[in-house]
Order: sequence, then structure tokens, then C-alpha cells
Amino acid sequence: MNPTPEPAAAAASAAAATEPAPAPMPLPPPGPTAEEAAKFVADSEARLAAMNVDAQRASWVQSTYITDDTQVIAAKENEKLINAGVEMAKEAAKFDHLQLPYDMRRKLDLIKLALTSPGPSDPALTAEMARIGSELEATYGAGKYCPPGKTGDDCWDIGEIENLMRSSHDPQKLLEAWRGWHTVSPPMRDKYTRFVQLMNQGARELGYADVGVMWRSKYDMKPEAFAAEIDRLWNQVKPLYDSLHCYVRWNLTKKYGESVVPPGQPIPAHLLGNIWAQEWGNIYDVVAPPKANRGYDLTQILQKRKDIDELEMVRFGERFFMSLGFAPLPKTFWSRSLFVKPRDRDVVCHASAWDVDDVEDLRLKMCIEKNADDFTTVHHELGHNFYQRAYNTQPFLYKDSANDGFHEAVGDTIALSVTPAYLKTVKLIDTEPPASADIPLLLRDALDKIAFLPFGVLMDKWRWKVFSGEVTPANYNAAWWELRKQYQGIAPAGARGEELFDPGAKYHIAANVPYARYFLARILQFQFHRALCQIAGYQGPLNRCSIYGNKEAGARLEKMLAMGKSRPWPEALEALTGQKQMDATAIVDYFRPLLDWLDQQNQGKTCGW
Ligand code: X8Z
Ligand code: ZN
Repeated sequence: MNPTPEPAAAAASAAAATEPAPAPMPLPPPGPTAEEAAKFVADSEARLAAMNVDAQRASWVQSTYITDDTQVIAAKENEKLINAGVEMAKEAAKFDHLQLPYDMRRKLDLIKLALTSPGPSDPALTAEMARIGSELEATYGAGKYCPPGKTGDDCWDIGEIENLMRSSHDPQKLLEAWRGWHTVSPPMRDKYTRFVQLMNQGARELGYADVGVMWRSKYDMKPEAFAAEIDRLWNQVKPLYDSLHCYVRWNLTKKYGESVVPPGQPIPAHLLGNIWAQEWGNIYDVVAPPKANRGYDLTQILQKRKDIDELEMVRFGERFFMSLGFAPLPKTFWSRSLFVKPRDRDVVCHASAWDVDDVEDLRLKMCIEKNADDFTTVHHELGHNFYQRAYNTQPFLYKDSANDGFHEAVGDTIALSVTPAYLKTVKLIDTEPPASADIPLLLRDALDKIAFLPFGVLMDKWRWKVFSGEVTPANYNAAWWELRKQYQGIAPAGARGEELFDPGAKYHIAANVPYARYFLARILQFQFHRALCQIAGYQGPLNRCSIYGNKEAGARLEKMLAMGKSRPWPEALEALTGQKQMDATAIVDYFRPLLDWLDQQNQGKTCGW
């Protein structure tokens, strides 16, 4: 970054013109040396590794036992980590001018970019930021909606809200649940505003224009190039989304009437089977053609099978990974994880996978329900855990995925192999549905996978604008709904004023987890799936390919996972797929038959919004 000034050399050559040059003296280098850089990297890596374990333990207890005390304890550990992270990032920048061996340079860059919420150098401000961060997540985790006249156990938590959104087709009830959940976030609004100010101050001290630029700098490319990459990929898949939107809206209008779902207008956000309208698979029965038969309904199967409990759902996931050649999860996974919502306390139910000691203390935290969504989510989370274990012999700074989209994509890739043939093999269904079920099956998949894409883009589009100041606290909500309309073609029922804070009703905003990763993962998982199916020698439609039991595919996957973050992500991608670019043609290929079908269905209908 900084050009190396060489004043001493210039002075010496000027002197040579007039008198004989004296014997050159060995000059000390102008800044810190390569040896100092090596020592700094080694010390920092060891220090970060130690602090990280403490912070993870505190955070685990906070998330599985929300009280004022656990919030304070977690905030303090996080504060220590942020202070150290900021100090190290500044120190690391002092070596920018040096030519260094690959690993040292990469690790210094990783140290500079490690933080998600950089704090200001004033310790009081970082303490404030860490406290707010902890409170925001706890507010979300403990969030409940109490219908009029109800208290205590009669109030609805996120699980109950999600269940209602999943199963009810009563627009009034859906709207009440939708509005109810969105009462959880207005108290976050001012705190979030302050949180953004403090993070931005921290990011600026580290040399970034704002924290959004810092987030976008984590992808082995320039931040502008990353933003362009998101747009490129989105434009590749947008036609799929537009077709699905058109088809779904037409069917919702048929179901609820033009006064509820007006043609040519955005779809009301409460009618899509999911509180955030991010995945629509739960309204499959509402929008599927009357005679379509996909052969089975996994939610119904799981609920009927009394021998399958929540833990057994996790065992299905573990067995899948084992069939690929991965070692079983450690015993402590089963004793330390949280699998079901405890009755006696508040926990952060939003699913996550942990690696507390960065070696083998793997854990799952999830309030599992017996339904198809959670069957998929279990695989998603185990993907994180198996990734964590695969890279556990890497040095600490490389104990991460190639980029964060990779971490989110692995378990989903496995879940793509949960095909009818697989379900038959593991005795969840008796007979495989015939080829004629493909369109219904693909439609069910698309309602989750394709519907998610614009949501995956807009979450961080909103935050990037908030961080840059383009969106101010005075128009947080308006900007949110503008993006929801622009990308997703959905709209709230009724006005949503600025006294509300609808973005905060989504976990990743409250908990400050970047979201572009999930969009990348939707693209990558189909690329991984296509490659693994090819490695497995599979020929046939991609939606019928399962790599279950295929050791060759497993070994190839493991090879990429074991690289951790040691190389730039295009190399990891190449190791698995032979491609160096993220490529949306895989998801398009997968859904091709459905696309043709949707286009037929949409003929003569009003599309767009
Ligand atoms: O947050 C998650 C996982 C944990 S990393 C459950 N997901 C995103 C979401 O729920 O919004 C998985 C899909 C997208
Ligand atoms: Zn995840």
C-alpha cells in the first residue's frame, strides 16, 4: 500500500556527482521488518485463538440462557475480542509496505479484515457498541407477540409465529401474526442507529469509508468488484424469479381474491408462508396445480413417524455425511448441543453451528421442529460443523471457509441430495415418485430456492446503504420496503411508518450477521451439487441426483473443506468444481424443466409489479 521511500539512496547518488562516494553503510529498513512481521503474525494468531474460545463460551451461554447477566458477560468477552482485533488490524497495516511470503501476507490481510463490527479506539465507545450488539440479539431472541388480553405462555414466540405462517391460510390470522412479530423490533431502532454510528467510526479508523466497504472487502477482490459480482449473479437468475413470482401471484389471487392480491401489484408479504417472505415452500399446496402430485410431503411423514424425534433428524444428517466418508460427530456434540426449545427459559432459537474450541467441540443450537424446513436446516447446520472439523488442523487464521458463502453452501449442497431415491433408501418413503412428479417436485424446491434469491440480495443492499449514509435513520423503514418491492415484488399490508423498524424483525439485522453469504450460497450449492454429481458419475436430471454413499464425491468435497481459508476462494472453488468463477448456470440448469413449464403457465398473464 505505502510506497517505500528511499531518501538515503537518493542522497548518496547526489553526493557521488561531486566527490568519491564513501563506502555504503548498511541502512536500517524504513519500517518494521519481515522478521517483525513474522513475530507479529505468530503472536496475534495465538492471542486471537485463545480469546476466541473465551468469547465463544460466553456467547454460547448467552444464546442458550438469555438473562441480563449472560448478556453482560458475553458483551464483555466480545468487547475484549473487538479491542484486540482493532489493535491488531492497525498494527498489521504497518507491514503493508513489505514484500512478504504468501502465508504471512495473507494472514496480515485476514487480521486487518477479521472483524464484523469494528469498534472505535476509545474503549468506552467499543464497550458501548459491544453492549448494544448483545442487547439487540437478546431482544430478538426473547422477542414475543402477545395477542390482546394474553400474557405469559399465551404469547407467541418466533417458533409459534413461524408455525402459524407455515400452516394457516386465513389471511386475517396471517396478518395478525405478521404484524405481531413486527412489534418485536421497534425498540431496536434507536439502538441500531447508534450501533451503526459506532461501527462506522471503527471502520473509518481502520481506513475503510464505512463498515459496508469493510464487509465487501472480504472476498479476495476489491469491494467494488464484489458489489458488481453480486449484481452479475443476480441478473443471471432474475428471469427465474420473475417467472416464479408471476406464477405464484396469479395463484394467490385465485385463492384470496383480487382485493387481497391485486394483479400487477407486489404480493402482500404475509401470504407467502414465511414471516420474512424469504422462502415460499410452505405455500406449495396453495399454488400447485390441482392435479399435480409430487408423491410425498416430508413434513407429514416426519410428523406421522413417532419413532423419529428431533434428535433423530440430526442423526439422519450425520449419517449422510458419514456415508460420504466423514467421521461421526464427536460424543460431546450430542451432550453439549441444544436441539429443542427449553421450556423454562429464553434462548436464541435461530439455528447456528458452533466450534467452541476450534478443534472438535462442535455443537448445534437449534429449536428443532418436526417439519421439512427443519430437516433441511439440520443438514445446513451440520454442513457448518463438518466444514469446521475438516479445517481444524489449519492455523487459526485459516480456520474458516474459503469465503463466507462457502460455509453457508455446504450443508445445503448435501440437502440437495435429499432426493426421492435417497428418501427411499433411508426408508422415509416406500416408493419413488415417477418422472411425472418432477415438475411438482421442482416447483416445491423453487419456492424455497428461487424465491430466496432477491431476499438474499436485498438484506445487505439495505445495510450497505445504511452504512454509507445513503439511507438515514429517518428513512430506514421506507428504504427497506422500497428494496423489498424492487427486488422481491412484495409489499406490506398497510402503511409501515418510520416509528417501526421492520428490518430488525429479521435475525441477521438484529444480530449483525452479514447476509450476502446466503445469496452466494444459493448460487454455489448448485455449482457444488452439479460438480459432485459429475464426480459421482451421475447422468440424468440434477434434481434426481443424490451423492448419498458416494465416497469419491465425499473425498473431493472433504479436500476443498480441508483447505479452509488458506487460499483465495477461486482456488477452493476450482478444487471442487474445476471452475474459478461463481456461476449461476448450475441453478438455472437444475430448474430448466420447471422454467419452461412456468413460462407456459404464465402465458397471457400479467407479470411484474
Ligand atoms: O441463518 C440461516 C441459518 C444459520 S447460518 C439457519 N439461514 C438464513 C436465514 O435463515 O435467513 C439459512 C438460510 C438463510
Ligand atoms: Zn448457516
